[in-house]
Amino acid sequence: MNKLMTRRKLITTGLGVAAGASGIALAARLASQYGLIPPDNGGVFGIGETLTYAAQRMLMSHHSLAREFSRSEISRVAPVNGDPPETEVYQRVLHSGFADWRLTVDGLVARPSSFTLEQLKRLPSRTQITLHACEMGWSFIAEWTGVPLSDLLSSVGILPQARYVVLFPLDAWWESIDMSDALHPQTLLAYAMNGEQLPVPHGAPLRLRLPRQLGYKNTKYISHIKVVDTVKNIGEGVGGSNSEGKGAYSWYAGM
Ligand SMILES: Nc1nc2c(c(=O)[nH]1)N[C@H]1C(S)=C(S)[C@@H](COP(=O)(O)O)O[C@H]1N2
Ligand SMILES: [Mo]
Repeated sequence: MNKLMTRRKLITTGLGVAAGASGIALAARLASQYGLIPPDNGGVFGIGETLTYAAQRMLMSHHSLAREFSRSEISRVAPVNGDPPETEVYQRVLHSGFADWRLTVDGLVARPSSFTLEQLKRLPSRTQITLHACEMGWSFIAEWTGVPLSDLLSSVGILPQARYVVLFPLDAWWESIDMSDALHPQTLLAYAMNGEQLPVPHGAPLRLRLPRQLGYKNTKYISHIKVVDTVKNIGEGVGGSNSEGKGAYSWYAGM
């Protein structure tokens, strides 16, 4: 039996049975051993989050694609959630027409780098028409063009210890995703929307498009990407600003 089958069998039978019959402690231990614990698991009380994430990761093919739509299905109205950063830094890069803006990529990479918008536009690009679904209940379909995050990461070289990619914006809305989502072909660093330069309210100059997760995971106004082996030392250690504190959203928001 190959390793994947062993892991799959563990999740479909072992983890469920362990959680039901032998107790959540055993399930938690197995999930941890197989790298299936999300950063916001909250110990044994978070077994629900752990089972959701573990089941998704094991039962779904890692590269299953989000649905793509045709041009005629693009929504006429695209709502906005989250105003542009009010910081001086953002005002400055905005007034420079983003000429002063840089994307810094560091952490567990072979060649820490900094990119201008023009340099990013010269990397391989992908255009896709997908659904953006906000956790608050609205959604829209749009066309996005950008650099697949996997291409950006291979251009800087990911070190073997890498487990998460952290996205830091020019406001406080930082988030992280695991390597499975980071290397997924539809995960884009988008700089264009519906054939135009990405509009400022939608996250210019660069935003994450992660069509397999809910709206809040799609970080706008990105300026820094960090590859890490753990998110424990960032903020409250739960993997994202939206998963911190009371009324927090779950770190994994697969759809
Ligand atoms: N930096 C940053 N990213 C963000 C937000 C934000 O306020 N700041 N809002 C999030 C939420 S909740 C959603 S639904 C989407 C909204 O994207 P849109 O404004 O392009 O519709 O961006 C997400 N990314
Ligand atoms: Mo959202």
